[in-house]
Amino acid sequence: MYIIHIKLDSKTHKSGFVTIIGKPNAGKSTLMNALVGEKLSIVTPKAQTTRHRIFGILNADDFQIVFSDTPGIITPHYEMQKSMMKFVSYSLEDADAIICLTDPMDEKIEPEMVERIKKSRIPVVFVTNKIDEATSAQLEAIRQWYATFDFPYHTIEISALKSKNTIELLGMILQFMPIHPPYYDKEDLTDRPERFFASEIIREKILLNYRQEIPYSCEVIISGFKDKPEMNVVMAEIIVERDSQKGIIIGPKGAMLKKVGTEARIAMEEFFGKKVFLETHVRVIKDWRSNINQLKKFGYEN
Ligand SMILES: Nc1nc2c(ncn2[C@@H]2O[C@H](COP(=O)(O)OP(=O)(O)OP(=O)(O)O)[C@@H](O)[C@H]2O)c(=O)[nH]1
Ligand SMILES: [Mg+2]
Repeated sequence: MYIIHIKLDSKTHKSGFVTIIGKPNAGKSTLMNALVGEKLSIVTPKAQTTRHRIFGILNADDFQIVFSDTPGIITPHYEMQKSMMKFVSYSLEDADAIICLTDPMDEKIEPEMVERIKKSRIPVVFVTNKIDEATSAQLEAIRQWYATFDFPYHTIEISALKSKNTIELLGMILQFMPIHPPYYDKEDLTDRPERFFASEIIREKILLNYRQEIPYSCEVIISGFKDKPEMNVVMAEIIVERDSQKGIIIGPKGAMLKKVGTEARIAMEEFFGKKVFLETHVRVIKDWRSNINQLKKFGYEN
């Protein structure tokens, strides 16, 4: 469990929404997991791992912060990516504070996004991540970039992976939280049901086991989820866009699908804290990523 050492001056309860935005792979999901103290969002070395807005709720006696993990900011090329970017936009509309995360070894957000943050007038912390790996020259280049901004902002340099300076970041964020009763039950960790995490865990294993376009062509649908006292029984469908992709997912004599299934089951058992029976099938839905009706069914349209 996470131990919070920050004490608020007043006894009054604070609560607010904090969106975490940035380019793909900046470490947004790693940071949200570190702040909340649970592995809610899946993390992989591949860009565009996160496809949805996912709430991670940090509860303490006198505050509740609702973090939004969001998809990395990209120029969308197909309907699914357009939906992903809408999730980023919505998260900015209701935020009490913004964390804009940058990997100093990778791309910066576009000037239009900086302008959008400026115009929003929402308190913003520009966070430089991965200080455990970045060189001092790379860190300095990011500092100089921040120095060009002509609006009020805060900055901090952290390592989300090593939890370095994350408590300090939390302290900064707390200053911006309005006095407000909690939005969610104090026991809640997220807004998402268990089956969402089951599908995300399978997607994480797909991202880690297949190359190139394959993981991006997959969606995971949980067609059955039974929470029994002794185990969770999970039925999952892996949706691909083409027959050839179905063959790749299954692999020779079903070996690849078996490997993904086993890895996902073990991760689910850890997440749910009980035994899991997992059954997976692969189904083709032609070009689902470009089909708005299909995307709605998969939860990509609000
Ligand atoms: N060295 C180092 N690696 C990190 C740090 N934070 C995250 N990473 C790594 O960066 C990669 C991407 O992390 P994610 O948390 O998935 O990044 P993201 O911004 O959520 O990526 P998308 O969901 O694709 O937009 C993973 O391999 C992480 O382990 C850090 O502080 N230091
Ligand atoms: Mg992510």
